[in-house]
Amino acid sequence: MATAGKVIRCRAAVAWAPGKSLSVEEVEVAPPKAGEVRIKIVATGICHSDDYVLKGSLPNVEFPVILGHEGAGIVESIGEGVTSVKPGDKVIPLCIPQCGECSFCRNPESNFCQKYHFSEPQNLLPDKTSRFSCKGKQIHHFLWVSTFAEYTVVPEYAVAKIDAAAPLDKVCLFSCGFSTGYGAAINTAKVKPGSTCAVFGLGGVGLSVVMGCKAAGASRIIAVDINKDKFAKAQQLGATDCINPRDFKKPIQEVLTEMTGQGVDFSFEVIGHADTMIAALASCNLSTGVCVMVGVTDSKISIDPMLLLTGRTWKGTLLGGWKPREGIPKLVSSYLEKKFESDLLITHTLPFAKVNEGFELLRAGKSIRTVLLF
Ligand code: PAD
Ligand code: ZN
Ligand code: ZN
Repeated sequence: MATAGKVIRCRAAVAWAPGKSLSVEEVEVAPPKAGEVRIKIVATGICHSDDYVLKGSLPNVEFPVILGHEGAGIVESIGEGVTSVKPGDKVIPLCIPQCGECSFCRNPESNFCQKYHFSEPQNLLPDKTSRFSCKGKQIHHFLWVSTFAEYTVVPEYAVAKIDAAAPLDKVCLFSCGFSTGYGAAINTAKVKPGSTCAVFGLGGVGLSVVMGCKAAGASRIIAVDINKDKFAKAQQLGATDCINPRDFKKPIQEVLTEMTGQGVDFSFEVIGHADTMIAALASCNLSTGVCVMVGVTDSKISIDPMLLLTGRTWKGTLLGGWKPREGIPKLVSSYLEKKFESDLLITHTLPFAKVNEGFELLRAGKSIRTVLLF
């Protein structure tokens, strides 16, 4: 492409400081160095985790930063030595890389690459420099993907090539929200046919858990949210019961235990609150229940160990347990075969310039997923 090897000037939403709105600015994006890929982002979703980071809650993230981690795009140019993608390929940038070499990448049971930002900060690319600048200042990367930019540069091992037929304005959700929720049910909980599930939180991720539970053959899926406006879509996607904890005097775990006899087989916390994490754990069968934590919080949790001593399993998940470079393209293929209706998660599509409006819709509980188009 004509831009290969050159600095590209384009739009990006810069988070200059925690707690402030994003500012749509002209930024410079340097060409990819060896082992890197420059991607033209076509569409990006807004995930609750972006809002969480914007508040300054995630350690390891440095401001000013370009957030966004739910994007899809087209390779514009590649650095020296890149072999797995070429200009023109449709790709999804991966917020969890897959280096293929670390002990977790070599373990079929794990999707936690040791190059993930808990182990190696991803504020800068692996060579410890940034490809972004704005008004003469260096801007940090986020999870190496920074999809709130028209062009972004990522390491080759944080990119998945997807089917050329994939609509980027729809499969951008596979970069985080859909894959996380669907995989939490299929891969992490391993929901069994005929089982009963409870899903706490019916945002884009929670509704994807509902879809995963349904696909796994759960016979009862109880959707829990304090916003009853989320119930219609939950039912459309497979929830058999919808309950609002505020409609009950007793704790929701007691309500769920009464509804099911012994508690649910699988419960999922997809909100990111300490109290609902404990409620989700206490809602599953005290002996054989499995509770999966999906929500992100910086609060600490104190629990009665007896909740676990009786036999419950408490698990966490990142990106739904998919080994991303292999798993995400397969999910995209399943989407093209119409195996699930992830498009129903998209309630709003906005031009990129309205990124802050997208965040407002999320905070007000009015959207499931907003997709921003460049
Ligand atoms: P969202 O804000 O769209 O949805 C959250 C839902 O929770 C909303 O429908 C709320 O009404 C509901 N809710 C809030 N408080 C309560 C409560 N007390 N009881 C019941 N329901 C409540 O968020 P999202 O779907 O984008 O993300 C959900 C969480 O998952 C969030 O914590 C995010 O950071 C996390 C996440 N984790 C991963 C991962 O890999 N583990 C990936 C992506 C997102
Ligand atoms: Zn996310
Ligand atoms: Zn690895």
